Amino acid sequence: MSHPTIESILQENRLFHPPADFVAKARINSLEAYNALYERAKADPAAFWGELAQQELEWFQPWDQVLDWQPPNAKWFVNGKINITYNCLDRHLKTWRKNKAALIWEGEPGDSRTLTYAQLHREVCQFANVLKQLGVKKGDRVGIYMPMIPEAAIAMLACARLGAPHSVVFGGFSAEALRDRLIDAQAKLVVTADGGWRKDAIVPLKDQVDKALAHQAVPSVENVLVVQRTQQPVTMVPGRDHWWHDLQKGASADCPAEPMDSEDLLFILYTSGSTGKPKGVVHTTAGYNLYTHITTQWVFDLQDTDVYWCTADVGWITGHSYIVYGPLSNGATTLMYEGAPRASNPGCFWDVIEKYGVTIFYTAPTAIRAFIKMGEHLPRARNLSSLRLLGTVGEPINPEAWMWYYRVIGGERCPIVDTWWQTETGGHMITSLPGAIPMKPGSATKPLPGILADVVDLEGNPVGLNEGGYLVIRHPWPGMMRTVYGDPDRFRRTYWEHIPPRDGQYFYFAGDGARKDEDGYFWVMGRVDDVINVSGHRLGTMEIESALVSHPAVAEAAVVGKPDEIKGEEIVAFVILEGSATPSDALQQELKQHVVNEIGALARPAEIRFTDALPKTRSGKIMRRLLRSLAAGQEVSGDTSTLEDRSVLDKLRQGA
Ligand code: 6R9
Repeated sequence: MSHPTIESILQENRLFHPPADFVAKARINSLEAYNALYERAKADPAAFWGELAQQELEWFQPWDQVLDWQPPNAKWFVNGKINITYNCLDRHLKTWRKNKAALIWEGEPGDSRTLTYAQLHREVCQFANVLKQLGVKKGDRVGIYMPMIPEAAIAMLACARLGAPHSVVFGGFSAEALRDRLIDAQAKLVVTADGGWRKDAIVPLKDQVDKALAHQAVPSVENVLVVQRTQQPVTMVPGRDHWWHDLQKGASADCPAEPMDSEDLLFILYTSGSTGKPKGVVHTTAGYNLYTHITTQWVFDLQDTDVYWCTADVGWITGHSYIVYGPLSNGATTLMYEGAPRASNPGCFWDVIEKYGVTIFYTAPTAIRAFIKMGEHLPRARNLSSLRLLGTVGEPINPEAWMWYYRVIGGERCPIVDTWWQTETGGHMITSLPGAIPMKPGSATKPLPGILADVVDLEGNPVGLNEGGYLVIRHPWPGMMRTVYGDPDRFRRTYWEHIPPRDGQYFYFAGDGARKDEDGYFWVMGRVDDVINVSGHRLGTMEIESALVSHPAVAEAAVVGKPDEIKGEEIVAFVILEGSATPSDALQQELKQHVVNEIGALARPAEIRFTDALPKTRSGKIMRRLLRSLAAGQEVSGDTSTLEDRSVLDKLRQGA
C-alpha cells in the first residue's frame, strides 16, 4: 500500500457532525434513525424492500414475490408489471409537479432550456413514437452516443417507455470503442448529434458514428437519428440517417408506457474490467427503479424545493442513476450542464450554481482537485449560498480535497456525502446519510439500509479492525446488476467466485480494497484488480494493452497506473517494440495517438516507456506491482523472488 492518498487517508480521524439546521429538516435525522432502519432491513430484507416498493412506486400489476435468489441470479419483484418512465413522468402529471421544472439544461455556449414535467413527458412520448415508426420494438437495443443535451435524457426515457433497452456510450469514446459496443449489444438504431461542445471545441459525434458503422461493420444498425446541436456540416446517408427535428415535429404525443415485467432489461452499460473486452452490465426495470429512487431520496435528502445538479456525463452510470432516473422518479428538478471548466471560463460551474440557485451539488474528487488548483478566488467571486448539500463519487477523496470542498464550496454549512458505488451496483451503497451520519473526511462512512457490506479475506473471513481486505456485499439488493450481457459465465466468475461461496453465503466481489474502523466506517482504498481509475473513469489495463499491441510496431505492452495529483492516476505504458521498429519520440507520440483512436482521449497514456523485456513470474504473468513502483519512481520493494529474470528489473530501472 504505497499509494500516497491511501497513506494520508489512514491517518485521518477528524469527525464532522451534520450541521444542526440541516438535521432539523432532514428526512433521516439521527444516527439512531439510521441504525433502526438498518436493523429492520437486515432482519427482513424482503419485507423492507417490499414495503418501499409499494410506498414509493406505482405499479401496473403487483409482484408475487419480493426476491427470488438463486445465486448468483436474483429476481426482484417477481411478476410485477411497471414502467420506469411512468414513475419518472406520468405520475407527476397528476400532481402540482406537472408544471415544475423537471430538467434545467445549460449549454456550453450559454444557451439554455427548461423542460417542465409536462413538457418532458410530451417530448419523450413523441420520440418514443419516432422510434416505433423506425421499427424499434420492445426488446430491441438502441445505441445512444450523445453530448450532454436534453435529447440524451429524452432518448433514454423514450427507449424505456417502449421497453427497448438503451446502451449509452460516452461521447468521449472513439469510433472503434463505439463500434465494439454496438456490435456486442446488436443495436438496431443509434441516436446521436451532429456534434457537442467540449471546452470550446466541437466533438464530431456524427462523424464518429459514420466511422463506427462504415463498411457495414455493425449490420444490426438500420437507422441513425441525428440531433442538430452544433450545426456543423455532416454527411447524412440516405435511407439510414434522419434528423431528429424532422421526425419529432410530426410525431404524436400519445404513447402510453409499455407495461414491463419487473425483470425486463432496462439498459446495458459497458464498463471496464480486468480483461480486454468491456463488460455489458445489465440492469433491469423494477429493482433499478426502486433502488435509484430511494437512494436519491435518502442520500441527497431530497426536498421539493431543491435544484439538484450532478456534473457527471449521462454516458456513465452516475448520469443514468443520478441525473436521469433517480431524480425524475422523485419529481425533482435535475440540472444538466453541457460544459466543463475550461481556460476561457474556469469558473463556469460556480456561475451555474449562482444562476440557478443550485442547492445540491454532486461531483467527482478529480474535479475538486482541479478546482483547488484553479484557485479559491473563482468560487469566492460567486454567490454559492444556495448550496445546502455536497456530494462526491468516482474514487476515494483525499482528506485535503474534502476539507477544501467543505470549507470553500460548502461554507462549512453543507454536509458532504461521499458515495461509494459502481456501475454494477446501480446506485449508492456506502455513503453517509447527510442528516444522520457524522462524516470523516476520506471515508464513505456506512452502508445504506439493506446493504450488507463487509471487508473479508480471500476465504471470506472478516478481517480485523483497520486491516485491509476485500470489499464484499453479503446479500442481494434491488439495484444490483443481473448479468453481463451475453455472458452469464463471466458474470459468475467476475463477481461471485473470487471468494468461494460457503454455507449458502455468496459474496459479491466489488474489486475494491477497503478497511473498516472501530466505528464501523468503511475506508475504500481503490481497485485490487487490473483497473485504473483516471479522473474517476474506469479503464482496464488489458484494454489499453490490447490497443497498443494492435499497432504494427508493438510486440508487447504492460500498462499500469501512476499516482497523479489531479487525475488520481495516470497511465504509464511499458512497451516492447517489434524487431524492426526503433524507439523515438515520434513513435511515442504515435502510440499515444493510436490508443486515443482505439479507445478515446480518456485513455491517452501520459508516458510510454520503451523496454526490451518486462518483469514476469515463472508462469509468465507480468508483475505489475513492480512496474507500478517503477512508474511512480519508487524503489521496488517487497518480494521479487518469483521474478523469472532479475536482470530485467535493473534494465528497466536504468531506462527510467
Ligand atoms: C459510480 C462509479 C466504480 C469504482 C469503484 C471504486 C471507485 C467510486 C468511490 C470510489 C472510493 C468512492 N469509486 N466511488 N472509491 N470512494 N466514493 O464511479 O462507478 O465508474 O463503475 O466505478 O470507482 O473503485 O469500484 P464506476
